[in-house]
Amino acid sequence: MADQSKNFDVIVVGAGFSGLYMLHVLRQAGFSVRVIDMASDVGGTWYWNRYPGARCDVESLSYSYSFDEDLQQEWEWKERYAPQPEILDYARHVAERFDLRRDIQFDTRVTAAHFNEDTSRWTITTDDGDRYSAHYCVMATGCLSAPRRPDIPGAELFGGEQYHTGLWPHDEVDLTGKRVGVIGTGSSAIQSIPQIAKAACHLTVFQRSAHYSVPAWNGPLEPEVQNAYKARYPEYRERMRTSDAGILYDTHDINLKPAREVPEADREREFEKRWKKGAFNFQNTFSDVTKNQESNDLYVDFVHRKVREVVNDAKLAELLCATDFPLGTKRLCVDIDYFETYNRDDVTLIDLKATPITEITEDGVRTSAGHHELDVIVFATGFDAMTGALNNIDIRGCGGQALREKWADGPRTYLGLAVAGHPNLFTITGPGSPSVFTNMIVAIEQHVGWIRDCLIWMRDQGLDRIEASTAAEDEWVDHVRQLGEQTLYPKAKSWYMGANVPGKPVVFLPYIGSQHTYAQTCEKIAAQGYEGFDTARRTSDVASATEVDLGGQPEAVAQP
Ligand code: NA7
Repeated sequence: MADQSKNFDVIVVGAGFSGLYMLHVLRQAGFSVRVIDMASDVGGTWYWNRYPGARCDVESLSYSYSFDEDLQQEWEWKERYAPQPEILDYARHVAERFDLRRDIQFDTRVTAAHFNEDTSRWTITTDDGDRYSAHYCVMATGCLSAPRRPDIPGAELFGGEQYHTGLWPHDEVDLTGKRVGVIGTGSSAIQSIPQIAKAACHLTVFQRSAHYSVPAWNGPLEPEVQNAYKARYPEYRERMRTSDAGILYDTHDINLKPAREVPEADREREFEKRWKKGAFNFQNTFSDVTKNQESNDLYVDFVHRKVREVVNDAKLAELLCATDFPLGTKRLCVDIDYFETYNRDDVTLIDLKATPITEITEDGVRTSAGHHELDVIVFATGFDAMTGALNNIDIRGCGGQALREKWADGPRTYLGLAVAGHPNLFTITGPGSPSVFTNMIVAIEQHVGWIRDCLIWMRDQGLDRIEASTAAEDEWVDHVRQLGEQTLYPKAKSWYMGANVPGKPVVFLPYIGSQHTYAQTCEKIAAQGYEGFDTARRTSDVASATEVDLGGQPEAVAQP
């Protein structure tokens, strides 16, 4: 007998911003949906990344859903850049407001998803051994959701506390009076270091590469500013959707000139103006920051001067000046008092390029120059980005083909939305889509809308199966690669390139063309009857197999 409680039109993996919205729109469209998430609540990235100082680097009035006018008018943001607890409260509010939790299964990890060619359905297996059947499987697994810790000898010997910023405990972590070591100086470290320094009795930062960072100039969001913005939400949201990165910049601020062609005095004035606006405004001072090395060097020179102005110790300032990669080719960090923190007497910077970590001991970290006694180690060492969460699930398409094997030399997708040989599977903000180069919520809303429309179209056409063609996928993969190669991004050992994970293929992962161009491409493809996709009409045999008997033993589950 088919187990009715485990048969769905759609299984969505992940209850972050993409999974929540996917559930909402599919339910509205009359599909039966189950969302599965290993967390105990909604929020995705904002559920896990709760380290001190965690906050969004996109302004809160923009980093929010646009799909519901009452929601966007009624929710009150408190700060210019929302801290993690506020964003998590927002996700919870959305879940309650649209009654989403009743269709979400928490505390459950999806371990496998296998496609059955006879029934055109996916069998989804979870870590408690349950199996579900769904016509469509949507991976809403996030881009930065597989935290990684480097393999440092002796880590298991450490007698103190160890945390990863991306898996921060839900109970309060009390760092008061403790000697804390932070490994890493990317965005998570740069946000957490000033906060950890305030609590700890001593902070040691282990830096492999210095990163570029621009002040957030965060502050309370004044009611008049918020109200004025909300009054123009329809116009602003449209401008975000039709922009390059899903972010709203003042139109008069968009400078289309290449930095190297602007006279020095004008250039300096423009840099200073955007620096004072903070965050990504600075990266967009000129048009060619990630396209031309000479222009990039001018940005770098400006940022180095800012670091030297803030950091009192001249030698320390030089160590904090990023030099290993062009500005912007690793995500630009946005900080609150990061460089200022190094003026404290109780903060020490260790330059791992000069003195690498050799081991973790029972009571600290040893480098080639000596031992640092610690009570707490914080790994701010990043993620297996964009492909990690997908490859952690044993996804198998036609002929039992494992996605991990198909992607052994780098991910292959059509539009970052679909994978040849894996029918009826969709990836929200998957590799090959703009995702991390945009305001994620803009990218998510666009993908979710596209998938919903596609499933409705399939239902209306009486179609049963949709699959990216290999030719369309090959062409898209080439296109994504070529766009990446025209930039400075390949010069950095970044997570954009997969270069931060030893052994991971070094391939440009996101789509660097603009979000607007990308969305137009997706729309055109849909309007042309899903060009580049192969579809199959439901046969009577398949129609009778819309439900699958899920009894019996679960299949063997491959461990990630
Ligand atoms: P990132 O940006 O990947 O930063 C990770 C940091 O950890 C970075 O400074 C790395 O140095 C460092 N790292 C990684 N492995 C090691 C080892 N083995 N030894 C020393 N240092 C190491 O991750 P985040 O969590 O900060 O940010 C990820 C994204 O989340 C961010 O871009 C925002 O979009 C939000 P490296 O630079 O490789 O020399």
